[in-house]
Amino acid sequence: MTDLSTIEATLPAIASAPDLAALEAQRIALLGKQGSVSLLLKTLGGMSPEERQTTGARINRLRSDVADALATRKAALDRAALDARLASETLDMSLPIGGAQAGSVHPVSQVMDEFAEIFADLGFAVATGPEIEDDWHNFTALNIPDAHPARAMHDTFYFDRVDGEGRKMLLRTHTSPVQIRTMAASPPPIRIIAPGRTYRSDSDATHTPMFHQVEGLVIDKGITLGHLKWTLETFVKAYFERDDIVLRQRPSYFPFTEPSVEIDVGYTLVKGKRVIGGAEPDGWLEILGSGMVHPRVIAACGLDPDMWQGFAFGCGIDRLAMLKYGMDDLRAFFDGDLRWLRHYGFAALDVPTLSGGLGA
Ligand code: 2U9
Repeated sequence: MTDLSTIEATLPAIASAPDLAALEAQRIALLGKQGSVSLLLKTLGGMSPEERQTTGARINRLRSDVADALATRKAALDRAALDARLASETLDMSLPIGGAQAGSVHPVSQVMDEFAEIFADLGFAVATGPEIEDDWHNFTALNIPDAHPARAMHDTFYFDRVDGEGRKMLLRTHTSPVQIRTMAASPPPIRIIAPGRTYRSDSDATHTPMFHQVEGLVIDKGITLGHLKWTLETFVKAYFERDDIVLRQRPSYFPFTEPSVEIDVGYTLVKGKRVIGGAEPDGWLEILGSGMVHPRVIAACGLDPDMWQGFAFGCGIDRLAMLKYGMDDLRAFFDGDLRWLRHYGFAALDVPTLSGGLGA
C-alpha cells in the first residue's frame, strides 16, 4: 500500500493535470474503488483508538484535500474548454434565416397589431390587464349584478376560491375589466383599446373556449353617438383598406351600454364570394358591438356620470381575422398545425403600418 506521505506528495500533480481525461485518471487512481486513498481509508477499522486520532485524522484530511484539488482543477479545465469553444464558434448574423424553420406571426397577433396601429393614429393607447379576474371587475362594475341573466349567458369558467375581499375568481369573459381598471385608476380623458385573450365555456365551429377580443373605450366631456359612429367608420375603412365601406347600425342591448348599437358591414358578391365593401351592398355581416357607456358603469368607477360620458365597443378578433384573411374554421386557429401557420402566418419583419400597408 502506498504510504500517506507519498500520496500527499502527488497533490501538486492534480493542480497541473493537462486535461479532463488525465484528471479523471488521477481521480480513479486516488478515490476510485481500488484507489490509493480509498485503500488507506479501509485501514481505519483496524487501528487502535490512538492511531485513529493521529494517522486516521491525517487520512481523512488527505481524502478531503484530494477531493478539493480535483474539484478545483475540474472547474478550471471546464472553464478553459468553454472559453476555447466560444472563441472557435462564430455566428454570422448576416446569413438568411433557414427557410423551412422560420417562424411566422399568427394572424391573431397580426390583427391585434393592425388594430393598435389604426387606433394609435386616432390617439388611442393600448391597455392590458389580468386574465384571471374577480366577478366585481368582470360583471358587477359593468352593470351586471349577481342575479343578472347576462352572467349565465357568459358561460363563465369559475375558480373554486374567492379573493381577499370575498370576490369570486374567474377567467375573464371579455376584456371589459381592463377598461374598468383604467377608469378606476386614471382620470379622464381616456382613449384606450384593450386587446387580449378571453374565455367562455363554449366550443363549436365558430366558438373556442379561449378567444380574442379588442374592446375600446373613450371617456371625456360631451361625447356623443356621433363620435362613436365616426370612429368606427374610420376604423373599419382602415382595417379593410378600402373607402367604399358602408356601415349599418342596429339597436341592440348590452348591460354596460345605453343606447347599444350593433354595427354591420356591407359586403358585395364577387363571383359568388362575399367581399367586404362596395357602395351598394348585397348583404350585411355583423362585426362590432358598441354603445354609450352606461352611467352606472361610469359611477361604479368613481366618476360623476353628469360630468363624464363615453362610448365603448367590442369585437372578436378571431372572426375579424377570418373575414379579412379568408379562413373558414375558427378551431384551426389554435391547433398549432405548421401547414396552417405557414399558409396564414405573416413574415416577422412585415410589421403593419398605415404608411406601408396593414396586411399582406
Ligand atoms: C366598459 C364599458 C363598456 C364594451 C362593448 C360590446 C359592445 C360587444 C361583443 C362583440 C363580439 C363581444 O367578442 S364578442 O362576443 N362585444 O358587443 N362590447 S360594447 O363595452 C364596455 C366595455 C367596458 C367600462
